[in-house]
Amino acid sequence: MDGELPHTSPAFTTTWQEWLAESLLRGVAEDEIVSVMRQRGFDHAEAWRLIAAQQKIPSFRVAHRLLCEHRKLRSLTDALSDQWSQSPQATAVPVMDPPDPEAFFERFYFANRPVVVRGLVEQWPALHKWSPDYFAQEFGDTPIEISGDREGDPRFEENFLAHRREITMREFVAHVMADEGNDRYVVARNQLLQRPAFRRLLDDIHHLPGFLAPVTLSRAKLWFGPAGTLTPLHHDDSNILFVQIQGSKLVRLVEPHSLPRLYGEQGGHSSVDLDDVDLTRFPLMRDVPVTETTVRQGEALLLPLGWWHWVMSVETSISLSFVGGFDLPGHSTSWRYA
Ligand SMILES: O=C(O)CCC(=O)C(=O)O
Repeated sequence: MDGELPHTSPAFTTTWQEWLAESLLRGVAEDEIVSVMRQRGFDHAEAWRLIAAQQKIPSFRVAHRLLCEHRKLRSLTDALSDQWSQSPQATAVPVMDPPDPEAFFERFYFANRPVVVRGLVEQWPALHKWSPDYFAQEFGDTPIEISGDREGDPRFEENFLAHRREITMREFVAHVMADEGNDRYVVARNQLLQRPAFRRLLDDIHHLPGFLAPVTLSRAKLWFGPAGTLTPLHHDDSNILFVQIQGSKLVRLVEPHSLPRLYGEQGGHSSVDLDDVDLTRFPLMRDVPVTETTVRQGEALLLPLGWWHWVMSVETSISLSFVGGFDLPGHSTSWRYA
């Protein structure tokens, strides 16, 4: 704080003005504020006068209103999160078998609840055709983009651009067959199915009437890698239908109201390692309810809007994500959070 004068109150500098505004907005009791100001040389009556004056400043009043609204929203999300933790669905993701589009939308999509759907894609040739061997045989010499050298960089997701590598499909398949781990992975952002050489793979996936709009199939995003690939805790901006073509994946899910306790970074990633939560660094994670499910070959998982997810492949795995583009009369909602 600025210098003190023995007989009169110190100057009410910008530093003091900010300190006072911030203390009031943070809910510090007024008599505590007065006590601090008196210790720093302010006259008792002057301190009270400055507090009253601060509370009349229009911009302060607006900030106070917005903060109250924020606190109210925060306590609502905490209450909803607490309520969710008591639901049986908080410990196990329900399974729908056989697929029922009406129930899918009513009970899960619009209710913002995850569900595993069995039997939805059983007619897809991809289920029986696609494998590392098939990819090597059909596209062996074709260069592909992968996400590489991930294990040396804890922030490999945020640094995605720095991890783009080009190798042939044959080289990548050899790695998938020989190694486990997270070092090399073909991820959605590598856009493999958007490359002309791979478009014909889309003939092996068929329209899912009542679930996805036809155009959505052409926007399929591929994930292909060995056992042990890891996609850290993050959220997307749309509902996603995640389909397991080969192998299986362990998926951990956290409902959206836990957002204030997930230590999110810009772009939708969490700083928390969900495999080994450090409660000293991330104490708010203590009571966050985490749901776990395994998605197996031929199953589809609805990743609802705003749900955080962490995904690890249990064995060699090929999956597809369909982002938005559900078969609805209205639009597919997306979340603009940036
Ligand atoms: O399969 C994975 O590794 C991640 C899938 C995912 O995060 C997604 O589809 O949004």
